[in-house]
Amino acid sequence: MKMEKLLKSLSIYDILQKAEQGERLNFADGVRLFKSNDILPIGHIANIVREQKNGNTAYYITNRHINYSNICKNRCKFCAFSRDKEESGSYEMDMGEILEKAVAAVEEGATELHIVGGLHPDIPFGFYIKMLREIHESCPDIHIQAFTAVEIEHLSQIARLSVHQTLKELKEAGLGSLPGGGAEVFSPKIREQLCPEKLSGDGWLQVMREAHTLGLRSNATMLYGHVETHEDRINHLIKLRELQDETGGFMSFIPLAFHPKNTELSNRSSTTAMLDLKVISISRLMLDNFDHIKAFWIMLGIKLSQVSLSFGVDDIDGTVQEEKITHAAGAETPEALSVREIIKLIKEAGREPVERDTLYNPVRRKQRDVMLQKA
Ligand code: V47
Ligand code: SF4
Repeated sequence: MKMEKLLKSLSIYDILQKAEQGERLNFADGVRLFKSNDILPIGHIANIVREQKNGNTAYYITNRHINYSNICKNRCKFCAFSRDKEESGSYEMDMGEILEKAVAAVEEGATELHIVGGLHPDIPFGFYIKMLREIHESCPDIHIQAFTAVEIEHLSQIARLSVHQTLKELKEAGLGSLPGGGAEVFSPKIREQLCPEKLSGDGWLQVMREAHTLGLRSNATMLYGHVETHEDRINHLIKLRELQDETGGFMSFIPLAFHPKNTELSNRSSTTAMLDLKVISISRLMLDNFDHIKAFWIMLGIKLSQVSLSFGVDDIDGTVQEEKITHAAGAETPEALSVREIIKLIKEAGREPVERDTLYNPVRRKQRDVMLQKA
C-alpha cells in the first residue's frame, strides 16, 4: 500500500492531517493519539513538524549538572534522590566544592551549568545569591541555568520576598535561565497522590510566567509513566501551550521518563519504548508553539534518544556529568557522554550535529578547543 493510502486508512488520519497542515490539535485529538498504537504514522508527522522547525539539525550542549544538596522537605513519592537532613546518605555541597565543579566545567569546555537541588529547610537565601555571584565572578562566560520553579517558590519563602523580587535578585546575582523541572503532571489529583507538599501546577506556571516577564527564559518538563492518564498528559501539554502563547518564554520541552527503582512507587515498571516514543511525538504535535523538544538521554537511554531524533526530537541535551536524580532511581545510563559520543550518535541518525549554548545560539569553537573537547 502506498504511504498516502496507508495513512488515509487510519482512524487518526484526520488528526495527522490537521497537524501536518499546521492546524492546532485540541484536547480530544491528543487523547485519541495516545489511544492509538500507530506509532510510525504519528512519529512520521512529528518528524515532519520537527524538520519544518529545525531542518536536519540536532542540537547538543556541553554542560555540567551540579546537584548541590539532596536534603528536601517535600519527599515526593517518585523521588529516590531526596533525603531528610539527618538521614544517612544526605549531603550538601559547600561553596568551595560547588566552585571547584564550576571551574572544572569551564576547563572541560562547558557553556552551561545546570544547578538544582532539594528544598533545603534551612540554607539561607544569601547562600544561593553568593553561589550565583561567586560562580559568575569566577566563570563569567558560563550560563547558569538554575533552580526549578519549585525551588524558586521555596527560596521566595525563605527570603520572605515575592516570587518576582526573588527572581529579580537571583537574576542580578547571575542567574541566566530556569530549568524545566518540578512540573511533574499538573493534575491536582495526581499531585495530591504523589507530591502533596509540592507547589501546585498553577503555582509552577505562575513562577514561570513571572520569570518570563523578567526576561528569564526557561524550559518545561513532564514526568510521565507513573500513575497519570492520557487525559492528564494532554491537559499538562495544553497548559504549557497556553502559557507559551502568553509569554513565549519557553525554550524547550523535555519529557521525563519515570524511573521507579528506590522510590515509593518501586512496584511499578519502567516506561516502555512505545510509551516513550508516543509521549515524544505527541508532545511535538501538541506543542506547536515550542521550538524544541529535547531528549534527556540520561532518562530515555542512549539508543532510544538516537531513535527519538526521527520522532520529533531535535536536541539531545548534553554532556551532563554527575547526574544524581535519575541515577538514584536506578538509571543504567552513564553519568556523562563525551562530545565525540554525542556527535557519533547524531550523525548515525542522519542528522547534522550543532553545538548550541543554553539559548540555542550555535557555539563556535577554535579548532584547538574542539580537538581538546573531543579527546
Ligand atoms: O523535577 C524526580 C524528575 C526532575 C524522578 O530543563 C524523576 O533542561 C524520573 O527537570 N524518575 C529534575 N524523573 C530533572 C529535570 C531536568 C532534567 C534535564 C534537563 C532539564 C532542563 C530538566 O526529575 C524533577 C522530577 O520531575 N524526577 N524523580 C524519577 N524517579
Ligand atoms: Fe524534593 Fe524535587 Fe525530589 Fe520532590 S522531586 S522530593 S521536590 S528533590
